[in-house]
Amino acid sequence: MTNYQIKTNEEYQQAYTRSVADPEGFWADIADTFTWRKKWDKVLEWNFDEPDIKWFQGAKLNITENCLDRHLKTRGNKLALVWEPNDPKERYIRYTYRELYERVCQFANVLKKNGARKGDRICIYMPMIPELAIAVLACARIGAVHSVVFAGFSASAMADRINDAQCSMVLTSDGLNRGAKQIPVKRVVDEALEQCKSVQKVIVVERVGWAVNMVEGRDVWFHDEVKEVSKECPAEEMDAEDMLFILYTSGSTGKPKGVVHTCAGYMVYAQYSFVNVFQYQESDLYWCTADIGWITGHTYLLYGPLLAGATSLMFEGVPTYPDNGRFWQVVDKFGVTIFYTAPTAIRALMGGDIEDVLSYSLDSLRVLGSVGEPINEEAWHWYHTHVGKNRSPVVDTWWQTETGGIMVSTLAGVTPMKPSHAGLPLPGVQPILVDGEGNEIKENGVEGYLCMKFPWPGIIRTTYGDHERARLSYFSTYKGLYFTGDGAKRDENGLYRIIGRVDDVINVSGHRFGTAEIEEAINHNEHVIESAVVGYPHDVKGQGIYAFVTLKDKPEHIDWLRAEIVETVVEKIGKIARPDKIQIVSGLPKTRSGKIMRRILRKVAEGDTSNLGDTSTLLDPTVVDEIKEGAL
Ligand code: 6R9
Repeated sequence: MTNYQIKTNEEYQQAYTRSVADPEGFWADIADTFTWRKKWDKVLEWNFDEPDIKWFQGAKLNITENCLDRHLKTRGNKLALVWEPNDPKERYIRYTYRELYERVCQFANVLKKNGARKGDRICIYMPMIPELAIAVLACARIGAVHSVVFAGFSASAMADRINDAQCSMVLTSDGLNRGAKQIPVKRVVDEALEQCKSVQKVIVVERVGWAVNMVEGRDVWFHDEVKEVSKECPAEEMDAEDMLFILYTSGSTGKPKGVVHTCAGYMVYAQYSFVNVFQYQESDLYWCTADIGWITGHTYLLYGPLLAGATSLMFEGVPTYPDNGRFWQVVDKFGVTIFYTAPTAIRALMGGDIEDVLSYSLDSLRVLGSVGEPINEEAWHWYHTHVGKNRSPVVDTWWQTETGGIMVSTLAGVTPMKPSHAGLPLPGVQPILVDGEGNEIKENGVEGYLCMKFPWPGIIRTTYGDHERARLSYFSTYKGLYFTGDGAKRDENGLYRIIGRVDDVINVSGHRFGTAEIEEAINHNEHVIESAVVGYPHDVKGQGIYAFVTLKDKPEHIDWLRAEIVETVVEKIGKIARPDKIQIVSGLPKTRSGKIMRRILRKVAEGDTSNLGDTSTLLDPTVVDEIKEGAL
């Protein structure tokens, strides 16, 4: 099955060369190894101007037949999913491929019993419990489009996402455990649904055993429903380009956008990238620490590993509970061989006692991965030395919600690895750097805006309900190119180092937020006139959120007001978007045409006010001095 796994640098060169010279032949050979109800008529048709991108047109399939059914003969008794609870004293749960297949079929039957049909959008707002993984696959089984909303988002953020996709159903749980905290998830759903007309059914999974409010005719318990359904559920036949899922992510404008991925291309790219980047082997025990609420959880906790027939570990908790050794205790307990996490987690653990790492056996580890934001050299070396014992390669994987899978990364132990560098593009990926005018920068050793000049199977197809938005966001900045929003540098050997976002997106602990989105939330506070949000370097989070705010009235208690503004953001978006610093100012630095000069605010937030550059075009240059003096 994995005959396309690249094992040497020469094989990488060959695969890469072929993928550029003959992309259709290249991807057709890989796609041939999957299970199709009907094969494609045409491998690729594309046009970046519209954009209109179709992979494997005419093919019929169901991704869950590739994740589950096709493994039953050879891997029926192999573990598919291992679930480690938040509390280390609670027993873990494991499912073989046969058991997972049955659970998914049962859940799919529960969905059908409650009226779900092919093409319906279903919102999943669930903590990291096995039913979350099962629910996602159950949607795919019946051809419903899943829209997973991270269970840390607020009721208001969930409602926006439900309304945008017009979801007919919500799958959730009574509550959740996260470290020492418990959160009443169902109550958040109830609050969100006050604003959502489209939702007819809510299916609730029991996790914490709390009494919850059940709305007659709308809400049902999963454990009641599942009693009456069969363990077999034939998979719905899907077209290659039918929607598989929507996942909301932030861009530089206010409203999050629903990134749409389709069935066939996403599937092929998920497995291909998983097998090659991590150099997956049949006996591996693979652990991706991401939440399924983010793209990393979709592609590399769930779909990629299951497509490959791997054993995937899912963790309910956090790296610091009950102590800083939790990740390593879990690695030791299960003999994890491939470990994939985020720089923010590494930086959080780096600050702790090294004994937290050294007291566990990490001998089983073979490959380490990083994702979500640039990994600084200090964190890279700590990870490589203390976790990898200078033996396991670290793959720094660069990609995005919109790319579906990993785009630029070292293939573990196969292609060149360099600290803080993602490395070379995967076969099939054609990155280019352009200058501000969109001219290609051909030489190495330079920086530019990172774009793609050719489609890969996992590329975003549209933004849900608003195709023009997809065109404007990704395909209009530079003609004929997909623009990533990131700046990058290519070294002398062609290895890429990602510098970070060049648009108004900030990356907090690997989570993306548009500055406009946070500003909009802050402006909801009744005392606020306007606000400007910028990112600044933060030791653990990568970037922190710094807000400059102007007020309608002079408050008596500044700290109290700050707390209130933070509350407003928590209510509108969620705790993860909480501003770290709020500076009250009498005015924002604006140009004569009314544009906020963020460049100046960024400098102030970074603590570098020595050279603010040209401020002569400002309407009122005196506000700058005030802002400088009041910097936090
Ligand atoms: C997978 C994921 C995408 C943005 C992306 C970039 C940043 C992700 C990175 C990285 C440097 C890496 N990013 N991986 N930056 N090195 N290895 O994180 O998707 O949540 O959509 O974020 O994250 O800025 O544009 P998503």
